[in-house]
Amino acid sequence: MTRQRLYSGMQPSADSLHAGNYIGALLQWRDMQSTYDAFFSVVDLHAITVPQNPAELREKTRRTAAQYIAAGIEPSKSTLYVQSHVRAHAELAWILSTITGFGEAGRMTQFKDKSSRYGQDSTSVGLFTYPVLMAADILLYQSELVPVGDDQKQHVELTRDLAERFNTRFGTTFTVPEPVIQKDTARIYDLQNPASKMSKSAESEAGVLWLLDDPAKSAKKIMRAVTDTEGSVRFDRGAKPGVSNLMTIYSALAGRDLASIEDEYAGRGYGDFKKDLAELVVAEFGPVRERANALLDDPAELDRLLAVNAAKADAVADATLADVYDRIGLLRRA
Ligand code: ATP
Ligand code: LTN
Repeated sequence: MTRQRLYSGMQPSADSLHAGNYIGALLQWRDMQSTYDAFFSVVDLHAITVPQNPAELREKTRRTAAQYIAAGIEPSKSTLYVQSHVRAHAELAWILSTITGFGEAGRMTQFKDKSSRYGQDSTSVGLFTYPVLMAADILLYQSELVPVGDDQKQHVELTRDLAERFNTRFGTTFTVPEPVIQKDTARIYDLQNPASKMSKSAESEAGVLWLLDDPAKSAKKIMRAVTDTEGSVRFDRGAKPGVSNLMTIYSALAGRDLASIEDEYAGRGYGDFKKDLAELVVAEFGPVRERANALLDDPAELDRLLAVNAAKADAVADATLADVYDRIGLLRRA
């Protein structure tokens, strides 16, 4: 039986990924790669929709790819590649932009949020068409499933609309993908400000657990995480967001349910709980960090792995793009 095709990606927008990326995305991807025919990209073309320093972008792209592999995405099992290595992404994005309504793109809430944050003069047209490029990523590979966070659901809905519109106008060409929305329990919040999600672009780093941080630093961040005055390890997202967030991290890394964690720490203070969580995090992130650093010590080998996978991606993407060019009436080059 052929495996279903799955697609997802992350932007190379920081030197290190964080606990949210790891628990909310990479762990799921790792588990899914055996069941599905998975494609995972480092979406550098998406990253340049906001200004990037060229040397840093190159470095972040390698680092993001290294962390995918270090977290268990196997480049021999999954097609793990850099988006810009496959030319077809930019080409299909152009074509899809010609069937996307201006108003339709303008309704994307992420664009509205980001553009109001940056101001009109610093908002690029690329940021506006970001979701169209994302649709191209997904549709090039005839992807059936797209695991993403809740904030990306609207972009996958747009992708579905564009696929259906194209198929109706030009004949069935694209698979219409389904979003696989990350479970609420996989959402990690900032340790200092548990009302907002842990983010690469947080104002302060004090509440962000970086995958590549020095373990002692991560442990310290956990010991200093915001809790409450009740003193009991109990899950209640509304009343106890800080403790609940720490419990979510504990649960994801230890593979234990929340009730058993509550039982274990009943009658004990936050100190014990935080100490154990810090140990768990250090034990989990330590080896990931070592593997990532080893990969980064040999950039030529990492680049070779990425090139092999880009060639695999190219083959699939080129076939889709050739079909698209024919269907819309672009004259074939003799
Ligand atoms: P930024 O905050 O700079 O926009 P990010 O940290 O949110 O970046 P993305 O590149 O947007 O990271 O997301 C990559 C993947 O990680 C997505 O699948 C997203 O759902 C997941 N992810 C990001 N932050 C969290 C979080 N706090 N908890 C769980 N999953 C997360
Ligand atoms: N926009 C996504 C990253 C992304 C993506 C994709 C996810 C780009 N292309 C294709 C799934 C499928 C984000 O910011 N998390």
